[in-house]
Amino acid sequence: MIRGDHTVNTLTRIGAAAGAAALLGAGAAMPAQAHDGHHHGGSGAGAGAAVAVHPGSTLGFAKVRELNGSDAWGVATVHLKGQKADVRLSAFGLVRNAPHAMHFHAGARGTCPTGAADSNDDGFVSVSEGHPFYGDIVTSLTTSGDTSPASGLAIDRFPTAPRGRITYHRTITVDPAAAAAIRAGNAVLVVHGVDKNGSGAYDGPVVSDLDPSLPMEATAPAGCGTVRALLRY
Ligand SMILES: [Cu+2]
Repeated sequence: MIRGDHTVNTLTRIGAAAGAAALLGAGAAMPAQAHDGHHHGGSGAGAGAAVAVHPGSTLGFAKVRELNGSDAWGVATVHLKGQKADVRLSAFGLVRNAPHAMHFHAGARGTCPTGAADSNDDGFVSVSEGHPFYGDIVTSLTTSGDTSPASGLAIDRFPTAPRGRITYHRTITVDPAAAAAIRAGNAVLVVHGVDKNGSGAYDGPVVSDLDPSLPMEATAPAGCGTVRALLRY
């Protein structure tokens, strides 16, 4: 069983590394996508502006489906106005009373991996194996405080899923790259932490791709869903 400081320390490190990568990756990728989505037929005035955020509003919706044999499922809405995002998630079938890091990832294909992404055949789709599909962390869906990629695994500020359920609602300010990704349908909601062997805790013989001192169960994705832009106005 993995609890307490080991989890916190490792997850914090993961968050820092992912955050740095996200900042580099998202900055390069997302403005181009926003440009594609919002400047068709433009006169060219302002086309080179660095500001990638469309002034309008977007209602995004995600169906969260299981990964790694978890029982996780859920639905999420993301109502984006400018850089303000009202995020709601109801998720079920998660590891009870265990911390679940949750993020918007972006900058890759905007999709979720399937079991076929387990390229090293260790029985898990790891964070690394999922990365080509959903990309880097752009927003950390914490319950309080910072929501940047730097909080990617600030595990004391993520839901702990009493009864395996998470009901999350928070209005946050997302950065321009995250806003652009949500508008472009490139953002992917990922909930981490699985109990593949059914022991009731994060354990098992397979070690995490992110830190060999942790079981894979502590960091592997449990659920994933693309945030689709249902409505723009
Ligand atoms: Cu994540």
